[in-house]
Amino acid sequence: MIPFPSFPYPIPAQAQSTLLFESKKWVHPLVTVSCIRMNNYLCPYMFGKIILCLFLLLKITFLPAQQSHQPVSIIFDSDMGPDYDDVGAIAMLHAFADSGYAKILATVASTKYEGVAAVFDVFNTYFKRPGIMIGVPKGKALELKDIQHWTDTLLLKYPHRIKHNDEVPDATEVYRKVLASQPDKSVTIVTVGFLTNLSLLLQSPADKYSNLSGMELVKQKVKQLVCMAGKFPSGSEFNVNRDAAASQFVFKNWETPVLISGFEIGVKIKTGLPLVNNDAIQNSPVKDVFSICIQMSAEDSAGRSSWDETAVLVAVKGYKPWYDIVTGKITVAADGSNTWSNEPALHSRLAEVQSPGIVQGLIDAMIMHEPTNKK
Ligand SMILES: [Ca+2]
Repeated sequence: MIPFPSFPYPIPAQAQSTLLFESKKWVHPLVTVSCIRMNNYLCPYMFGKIILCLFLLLKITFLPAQQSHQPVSIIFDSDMGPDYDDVGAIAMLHAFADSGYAKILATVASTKYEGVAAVFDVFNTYFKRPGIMIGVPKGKALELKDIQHWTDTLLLKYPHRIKHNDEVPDATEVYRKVLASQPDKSVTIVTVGFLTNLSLLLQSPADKYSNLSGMELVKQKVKQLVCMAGKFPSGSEFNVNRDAAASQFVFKNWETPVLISGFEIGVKIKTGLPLVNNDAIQNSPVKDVFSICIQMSAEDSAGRSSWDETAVLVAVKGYKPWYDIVTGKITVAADGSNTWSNEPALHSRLAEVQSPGIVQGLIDAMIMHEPTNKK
C-alpha cells in the first residue's frame, strides 16, 4: 500500500494566488512544488500561513489510502505507442490500483502492431499484475507504432510472458467477457487511444458470455466512459480522427455518461523530467520510456504533454477540484474533426479550474510510483 494523496487539496485561494508552481527540480516524491516564488512583499504573517498550508498539504499527501472506499473498476483501452503519454497513463493506473483506488479489469489495445500485447504485458508484469487480461483488435484496425522504438527496447529488456498478439484474445471478446462478469453499472472504461474497439463492442452480437447485444451490454454494465479525445470547442485530434468512423459511431450511440478530456487539457501539462532525473528509480520500464523519448524531441524538453494521464486521473478520482465540466454533445465529422454543442446529451468535457501545474505535480509524482508486492 503506497501512501497516496487524499483529495481535494486544501490549498486556500489566498495561498494559490501567492504561489507560483514550477516543476524544475525534484524535491519530494509526492510534491513537485520545487520552486516557490513569493509575490511582492509578503509579510511574515502571510509567509507563516503559506508554510502552514504547505505543511498541511504534505501531511494530507502522506495519509494512507482510506480502506472504506470502493475501488473503481476499470477497463483501460490504449494505443500503447505511438505516443508515450499512454505509458504515464498505465503507470498511474497501477499506482491507483496499488493504493486501493482502482481495480484493473483488463488492458486492451486499440492499435495492433505486432508486439503491442507484449508491451502491455511488460507493464502489467512490472507492476506485479501479470494476470490482467489483455486484448488486441484482430480485425480491421490501425497498426500505428512508436517512432522512437521504445517498445522495442522494453521487449528486449523486461520480462513478459506474452510474446505475440495471437496469444491474446480479440479486444471485443475481452470487453464482452469482462463486462458480462461485472455487476450492473459498475465498470468505468477509459480510452486513451482510438475508439475502434468500442465501436465494434457496440455492434457486437450476443455470444457465449452474454445474451445481450453490445449496446445492451454497455448500457447494463458500464457506469461511465472516460476518453482522452477531441479538441474543444472544435478541432481535429489524433485519437478521434485516426479512426473517424469508429469515433462517429461511438459518440452517436453510447448510452451511458461520457466524460472527455480534450486536447487542450493535457497539452499544457508537461511531465516526466522528475522521473527521468530520479536516480533512485532503476530498472523501470516507465522511466526508460520517458528517458528515451524526452531527449529525442525539442518539443518535450520541459516534459511530455500529459493527455492520457488526465483521463486516468479523472476516471479514478473524479474531476474535482482540478476541473469543472461542461455538459453537451460532441459531434464527429466524416474527416474526424469534432465540434461541441450545448444541447442536452450524456457527454461532458473537462474545463480547467486549477493551474495545470497542480495536476502536473500529481502526475509527476504518480508516474514515479514503483511496484509493490501487492497482486
Ligand atoms: Ca494514447
